[in-house]
Amino acid sequence: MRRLLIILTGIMILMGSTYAYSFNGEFNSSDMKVKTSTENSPLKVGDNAVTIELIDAKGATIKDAEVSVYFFMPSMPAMNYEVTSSLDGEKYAAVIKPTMPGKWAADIKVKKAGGEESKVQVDFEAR
Ligand SMILES: [Cu+2]
Repeated sequence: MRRLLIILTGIMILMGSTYAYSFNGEFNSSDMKVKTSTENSPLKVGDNAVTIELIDAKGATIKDAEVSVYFFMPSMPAMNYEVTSSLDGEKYAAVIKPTMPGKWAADIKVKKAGGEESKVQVDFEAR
């Protein structure tokens, strides 16, 4: 599945049309909305503080999940990292640190209090 996503991402990059450069976005998971946000747009090489907000089907913020971010370069699979987050008010805060400029992707992994896991993928560029 990941291989297929990487191939599809690669095709999108080659087409050069639909690639999103910003980490900021809004994504739908099976039963929630995931909002990613950062002041660095695009992300820079080095530390980037980002926040992740989880909103359930009723519009309520989910604050008892475990959220981690696995980020990697699709063209260099060995370049991959995983960071955890901590709840800061209504949102989960994490620091993403791309180690070189280029195209990256991040899997936002969510483990709900009940144990249910889901993820969304964010494509972004670091400069
Ligand atoms: Cu790389």
